[in-house]
Amino acid sequence: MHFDDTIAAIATPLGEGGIGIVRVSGPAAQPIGLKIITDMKRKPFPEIKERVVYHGLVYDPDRQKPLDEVLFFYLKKPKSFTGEDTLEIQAHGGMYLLSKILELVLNNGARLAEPGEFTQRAFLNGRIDLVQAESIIDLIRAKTEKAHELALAQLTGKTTQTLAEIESELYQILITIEAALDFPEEGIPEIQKEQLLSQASALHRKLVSLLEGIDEGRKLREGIRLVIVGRPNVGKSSLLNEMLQEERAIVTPIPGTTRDVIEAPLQLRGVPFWLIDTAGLRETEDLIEQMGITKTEANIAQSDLILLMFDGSQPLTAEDRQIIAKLKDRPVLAIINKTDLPQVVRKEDLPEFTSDRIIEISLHSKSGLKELQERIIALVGLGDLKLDDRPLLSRIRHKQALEKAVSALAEFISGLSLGRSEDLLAVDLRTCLDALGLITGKNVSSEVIQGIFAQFCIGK
Ligand SMILES: Nc1nc2c(ncn2[C@@H]2O[C@H](COP(=O)(O)OP(=O)(O)OP(=O)(O)O)[C@@H](O)[C@H]2O)c(=O)[nH]1
Ligand SMILES: [Mg+2]
Repeated sequence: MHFDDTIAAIATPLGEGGIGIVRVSGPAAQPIGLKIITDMKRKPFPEIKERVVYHGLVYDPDRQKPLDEVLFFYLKKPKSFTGEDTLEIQAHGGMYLLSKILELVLNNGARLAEPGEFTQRAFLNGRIDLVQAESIIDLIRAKTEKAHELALAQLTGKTTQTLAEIESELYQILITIEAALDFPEEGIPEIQKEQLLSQASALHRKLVSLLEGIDEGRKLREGIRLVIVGRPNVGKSSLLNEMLQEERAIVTPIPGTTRDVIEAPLQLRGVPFWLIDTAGLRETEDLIEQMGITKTEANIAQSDLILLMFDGSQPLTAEDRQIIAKLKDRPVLAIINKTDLPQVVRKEDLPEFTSDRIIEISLHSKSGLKELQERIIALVGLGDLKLDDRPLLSRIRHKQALEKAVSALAEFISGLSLGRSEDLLAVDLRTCLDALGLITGKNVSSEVIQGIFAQFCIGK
């Protein structure tokens, strides 16, 4: 794709910094540089060579005075991030200064870039695919080691390469099928059919394994949701505070203390988590508490693991039983708290939970807390996750498209073994390829593209 216009933006965060960068991409990049930057003697540069770092003055020709002393370089298309001519000006990092330089750039032939527009151009110019573009936002936003690893693995193209290989094999199969279409009386010879079947089945396995990895990818990107649930006063907020190592939630002996949902980020072994403290579940006339309970239920529905707490110093109540029943189909780790007090409830009283899913702790005497953390990591299955050895996708958008691709390929495989006609087989293959194109961006609507890039910051 070719763009006639030139875009520009400040690429560094607003605020003071050692340096700040104004980035320009498009055909006017070099002419703008020649117009607004002089050498240190205020003489125009005769030319700006690509890939050379220059030292000069950004000079306002109208006002006849320099704005700043800068370093800058020019990259010639297609060897730049956007695939276009690019000028990067490294000035001092002051807001007034940078906005003045940007204004000068805009007055000399560029327009202000939309959020994510540099990356969008990189995508539209075929420098990166959509998975890589999306991973750039993830890389910028990553707050933990594993989230960072995932984003980087996607950016450096592991997933892109795997998808491209799958696509190219699918195209080969499609070509064979379409060739057979030209000679309908002969059909596909038996030997070739066997070959195609095994090839397609191998591709199907690859797609299924990508699909299976998506949930892990999503968790690493967004954080694993741990929701603390239980009847009032069992120690939910105390657990939140302990895990965060700060007095985040109010703790009192009064049942019904927590009304609203409290959500806080947490990192365990480099994996991002969200820890969510909720209002104790019970029948209540109190309107505020009822609303809190409704919110608790919404959070239960979106949880990856529920930490279901009991007060070990009090007999189990009907409320406890109701909560257990309500959560019977959800992933739960049962926690019997307050073992520092004389114990009334023991693991045996809660036979609903297998031994790996129940644990005794005391938040007052701080016992069992290390084991609790180990259990959580084991149950969410992410402790030893190695990202570098396999491709991963991580978005709902990817999941929907992959599901479509997998089912179309399964159709193709069964059609081929049943001897269905070649034109129907070709349709299944195309459906599969189209669905993969939704992920890589080959076959995606401009609304989807705009939606993705609108999440970026300006200057990226
Ligand atoms: N003895 C003892 N008391 C505890 C322990 N953990 C919490 N508590 C006490 O239990 C009471 C309730 O604790 P919270 O953390 O507010 O309980 P909660 O489940 O958040 O209660 P609600 O917000 O009302 O649903 C407080 O007085 C805590 O100090 C523990 O391990 N041992
Ligand atoms: Mg509470």
